[in-house]
Amino acid sequence: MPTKTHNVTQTLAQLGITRPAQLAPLFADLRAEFARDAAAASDEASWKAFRDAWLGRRSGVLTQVTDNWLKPAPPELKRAVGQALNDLRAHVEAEVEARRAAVEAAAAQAASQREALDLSLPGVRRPIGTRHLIRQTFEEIERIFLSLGYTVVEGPEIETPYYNFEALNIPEHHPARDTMDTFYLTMPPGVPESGAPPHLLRTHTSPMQVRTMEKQPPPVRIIVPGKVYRRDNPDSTHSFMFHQIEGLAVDTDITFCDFKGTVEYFVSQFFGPKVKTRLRPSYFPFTEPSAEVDATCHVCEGSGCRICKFSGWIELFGAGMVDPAVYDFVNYDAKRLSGFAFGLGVDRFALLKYGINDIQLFFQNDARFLRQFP
Ligand code: FA5
Repeated sequence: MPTKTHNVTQTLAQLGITRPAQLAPLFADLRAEFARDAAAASDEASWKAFRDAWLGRRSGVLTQVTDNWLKPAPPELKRAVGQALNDLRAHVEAEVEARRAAVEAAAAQAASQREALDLSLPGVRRPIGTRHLIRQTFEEIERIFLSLGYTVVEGPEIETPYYNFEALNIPEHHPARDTMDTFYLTMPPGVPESGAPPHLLRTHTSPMQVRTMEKQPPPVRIIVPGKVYRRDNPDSTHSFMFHQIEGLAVDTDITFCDFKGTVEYFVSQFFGPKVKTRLRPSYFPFTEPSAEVDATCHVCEGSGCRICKFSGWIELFGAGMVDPAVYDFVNYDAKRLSGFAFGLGVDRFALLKYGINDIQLFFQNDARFLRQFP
């Protein structure tokens, strides 16, 4: 708080001032006192007290000088007192403002120092995730087919019975539908499709054969990675949601040899050059002839072990030459065109390649399992 050594409550007469020459030391003392007060105003609160002590309307020093020195001054002093008071007021006002700026700047600097980031502190370590083994397996398979000139296409997981079954030559009531029972979706009343045949979660990626051929003229060389769904009870090799990659090649001169050569190349790239393949007759309504692709067991190299149930062979995937009936659904010329298709379970491929004994591990998200496949 400002301290007053001058008694500004007294009149000049009471102070014994009668001549103008006596005023200069009087005002000089006042300025010196003001300078001490200004120096002590170091924060916002003390600055406010300082301002009020000198400029306060009712009892500030300048008001008191006006009331007690100027107003009752005799005529011979009045002019000189008025002049000195004006000078003092200009000085006080300028200095009070200057102190305000200085106090604010000091406060801002203190705050910025308080809030400054300490960049030397170690940050919070966040563990870096990795791609899931299923995603890695997808990418391995895709890479092999991309190198053969195939392109990757994706399709809807919610399908119509037409694309999932009918256009693949699986009419209603065909027994092949029983092996692929799935989840049906009833459309809520009011949406445009309600009342139409129910949609379903696709049971395989094969509907994309039809959708792709509908959209583009031959030649076609595609693979289709994606999720599929079946009403299968979960066990160590079955899940109700799993992953497939479909393959389709259609052109004017594709033969069974191309089919076999492609399958052999793919399997040896994925499982290693020592693995051999064989084709076993099979049945799919949308391929003719159809085959199951087996590979020699990559663990025992064909001599027989627990993994291959001592047969030396492991069943890998279903495939075959595209049935001409499918071409009719997409307006392809069945007489001119030929091709092959295959569909493999990505999860089972990952089980085989990485020696995993339970498909459920892929879906449980146990970090101890996932960390083993960085
Ligand atoms: C099909 O899905 C055919 N669309 C494959 C095909 C495509 C044949 C093109 C001919 C031409 P399949 O029902 O066999 O075929 O299933 C293919 C693979 O999916 C199986 O070999 C198996 O690896 C995997 N699979 C089938 N059901 C399950 C399941 N519940 N859980 C995990 N994988 C499964």
